[in-house]
Amino acid sequence: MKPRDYELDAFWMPFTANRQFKAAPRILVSAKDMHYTTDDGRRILDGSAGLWCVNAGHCRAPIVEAIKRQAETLDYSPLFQMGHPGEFRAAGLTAALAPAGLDRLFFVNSGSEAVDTALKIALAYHRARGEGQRNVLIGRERAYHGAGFGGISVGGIPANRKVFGNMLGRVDHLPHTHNLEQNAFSRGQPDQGVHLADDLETRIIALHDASNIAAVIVEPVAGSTGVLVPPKGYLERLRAICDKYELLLIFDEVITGFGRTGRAFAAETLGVVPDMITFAKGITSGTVPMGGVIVRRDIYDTVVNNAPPGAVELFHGYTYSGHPLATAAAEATLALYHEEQLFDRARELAPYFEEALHGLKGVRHLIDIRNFGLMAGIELAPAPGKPGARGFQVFLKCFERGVLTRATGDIIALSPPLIISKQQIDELVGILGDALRELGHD
Ligand code: PXG
Repeated sequence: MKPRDYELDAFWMPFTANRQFKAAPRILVSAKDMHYTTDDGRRILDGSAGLWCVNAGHCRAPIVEAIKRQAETLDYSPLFQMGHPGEFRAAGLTAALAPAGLDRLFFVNSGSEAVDTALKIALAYHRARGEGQRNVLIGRERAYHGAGFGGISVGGIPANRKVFGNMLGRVDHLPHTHNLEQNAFSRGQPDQGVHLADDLETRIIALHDASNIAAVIVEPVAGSTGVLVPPKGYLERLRAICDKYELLLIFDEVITGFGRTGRAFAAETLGVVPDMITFAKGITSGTVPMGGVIVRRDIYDTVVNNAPPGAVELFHGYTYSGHPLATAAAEATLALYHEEQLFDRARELAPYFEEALHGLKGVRHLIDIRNFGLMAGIELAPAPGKPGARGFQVFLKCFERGVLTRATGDIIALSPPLIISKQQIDELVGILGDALRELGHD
């Protein structure tokens, strides 16, 4: 290994145990297709698509070329009261992948911004139609909607909230749907739990009154908290209750978008159409930060047409909303998904992935394996008094053996790039199995 020409101290690493990491760093220096290379020259099979984003695989030539070309042609264009072709083209291409009726796009730079944007659009929409009192926002336990104040407010991860005091005031949460007693080792959608959607009507609407509620936001498949697949009928029931009371339903598809579930969006895979979709990550296959919100056309029309002529209709946006490098990356990424039929590939590989993973059943400490499309959660019983320790140990063992996974507490999450081969699925699951079997007895 070449000696490092940099120090580790200055950089405060995100969502990382800084002291532990800096004592034993894991540094990636390059990547190609399904693999990373570490600073000591080891090849690492990417079992997590980076952080659930590199759906087309790493450093793909058409995307790299498009970014280079764009950087040479138009590096930046002011995005308020001005436009550039890429943002309109990227919006049209993304809209074409969305469920019918959702065809208005707002661009941002991350999933967190996408969530904040969607929540603000929901509030603006109700106000524009004369129901400005509808400002309660409903999230769900065990949800991750990013790190902004909007996202942590509707989010349901205690560690992400408890330190930060004030959040959005008028928020409530649905119960999560994770149920190991009844649903452990389900393949695809679990059978039990549709009734959990009723909580929206019987508790939340009963308490706040529907006339005060703006929107419900859920991940169709919860990613960060360990791949929680919605019970059969659950999202349909949420949709029906939202319709009955005119609540907007927002699907946060930051992870599930762009082929992860075998179709462009989980809305399509699961057959439930929300009013807005938030996305990020896979839109550029992780190459340039980008996110956005796909909005039902009449929501856009309501907000825009209710403003006086010549007025800015939505007082929201970012310096980099629709940045030329991001839109160039998006255009090239969407073209590559299409050309290589990667969403179909994910759908076709999903049964193989499922079969391989469920072959791990019976390994000590393993209490659940669940999967949907090309995402999976492998849950371990926590070591007594040491929650998260086993998960982290498995993550480290996999990395030592040449596979990148993602540990969230005692759950190992897998979400490989959609270009993975069957042989690489075998390798991924084989190494994960070895790492699991190596766990100590404590
Ligand atoms: N919504 C969802 C559903 C997400 O998964 C965000 C919003 C926020 O996106 P940004 O781009 O602001 O990070 C996310 C992000 C993990 C992990 O392994 C998950 C995310 C990010 C980093 C790590 O659990 N999801």
